[in-house]
Amino acid sequence: MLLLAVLTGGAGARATPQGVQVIPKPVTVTAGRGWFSASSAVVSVASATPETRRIAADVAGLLGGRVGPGGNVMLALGGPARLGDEGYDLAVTSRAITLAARKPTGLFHGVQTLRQLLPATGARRIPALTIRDYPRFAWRGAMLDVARHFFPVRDVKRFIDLIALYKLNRLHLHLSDDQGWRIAIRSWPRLATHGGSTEVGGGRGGYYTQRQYASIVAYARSLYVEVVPEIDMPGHVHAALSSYPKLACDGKPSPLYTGIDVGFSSLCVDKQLTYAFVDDVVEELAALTPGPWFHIGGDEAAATKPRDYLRFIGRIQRIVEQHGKHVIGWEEIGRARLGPDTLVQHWNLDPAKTALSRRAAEQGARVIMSPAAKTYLDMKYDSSTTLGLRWAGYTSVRDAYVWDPVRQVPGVGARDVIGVEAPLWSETTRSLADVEYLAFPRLIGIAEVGWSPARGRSWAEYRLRLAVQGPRLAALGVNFYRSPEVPWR
Ligand code: TNX
Repeated sequence: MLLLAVLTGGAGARATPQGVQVIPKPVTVTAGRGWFSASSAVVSVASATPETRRIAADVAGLLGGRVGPGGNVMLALGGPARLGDEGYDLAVTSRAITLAARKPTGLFHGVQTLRQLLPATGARRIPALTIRDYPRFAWRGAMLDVARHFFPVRDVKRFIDLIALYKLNRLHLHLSDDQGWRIAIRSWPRLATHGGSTEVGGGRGGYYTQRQYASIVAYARSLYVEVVPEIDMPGHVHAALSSYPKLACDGKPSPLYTGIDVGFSSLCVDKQLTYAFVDDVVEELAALTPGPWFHIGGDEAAATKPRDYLRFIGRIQRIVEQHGKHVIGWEEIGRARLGPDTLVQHWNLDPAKTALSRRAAEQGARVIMSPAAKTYLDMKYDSSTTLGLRWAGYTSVRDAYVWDPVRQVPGVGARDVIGVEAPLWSETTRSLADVEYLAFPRLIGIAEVGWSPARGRSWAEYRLRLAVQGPRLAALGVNFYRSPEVPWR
């Protein structure tokens, strides 16, 4: 028995009391004695600000108690430096709960843990324990491609609700591609009204007004998720060229595109108008985005000459920086000279392209790990999956969990990796139900890869904890894939 405990997670297994099945797995869990009964909860805040009061109200709602002075559930701002901006300390006894964090973000993450400590159904009680918890990586993201198929605001907000439960803190929105332009730009209105008017398969498409985009950003922030907008350039721009033919090198009008090929469109690197266009788009979108990043894409620019690509990326970086944002690009931008504070996103299977992430890291860029064979949520689970693509192979729930971000690319190690992100490309997903089916449960495993220490993680132990999420996902109405790899409850 002892041997088994050692084999399935060492110290973690011993310290994790029966019934504590939190994902992502906390850094340390120590079992106590007894249970705290949620119905007796009175929630108080030691450091009352509008923000901490809002979190206190959430906790009261979660426990079915109320907010008030002198309570038995205490929220406080403070704690050791080790907790960082996102960590928290949680102590539960049969009489009281204390949750402490250095920042409201940490309190919020602690509340997500509390949520999972309550049973999905039945008696509302929490086991006595202490938890110290903080993330391994600062960047823990999901990406939604709203360009291939459009998803309305309510779908995006629901997706944010779900990712925040697992302590993900970035939502990358892929806002433009060959098939659609999804954000209103006032100085170039046809991008949205024409370029947003269809999608893969010829459906109606759609776009976000600036007010709607701002509401997504604000909603995400209220759940401690930062939105990262992407305008993909210089390739993946057919919808923009169709909206404004003068942006194309040949200036010729072209109909919108509803297929799923890649690598056939390019902005015209020699036209002055191209840079005026990019400047306008970046200016408007940067003004709507409080987060510090702007993703310029840069992937699969097969229709742009290599020399032109380098020139283009150089100029675009300067434009983005002039608007006060840090550049993010897919790993192909590692070919170019990169400015400080640039992030590159690793994705390719091809070792020649992967080497570009190393080149970027050598220039001082940090790397977001999105290896396609592990994190691409649009890959099929197995040969029986009807949704999804399979160019990176099948990706089982186990595949999405069993990997280490600092061992993906030779020469890109712990100093270089800022975190992980799971992209969901939407060529085959036509509804939020489709998105949920591909994202869940694999995204939950990616969330743990991004948050929890590498030591003590094992598939054998994780799949049992994941099984417990089944009733929780079902209660939320999530259309998740009941993979046969998991002994679902
Ligand atoms: C590759 S990943 C792409 C996307 C596709 C995706 C489909 C990347 C940077 N580019 O354009 O949607 O594969 O899986």
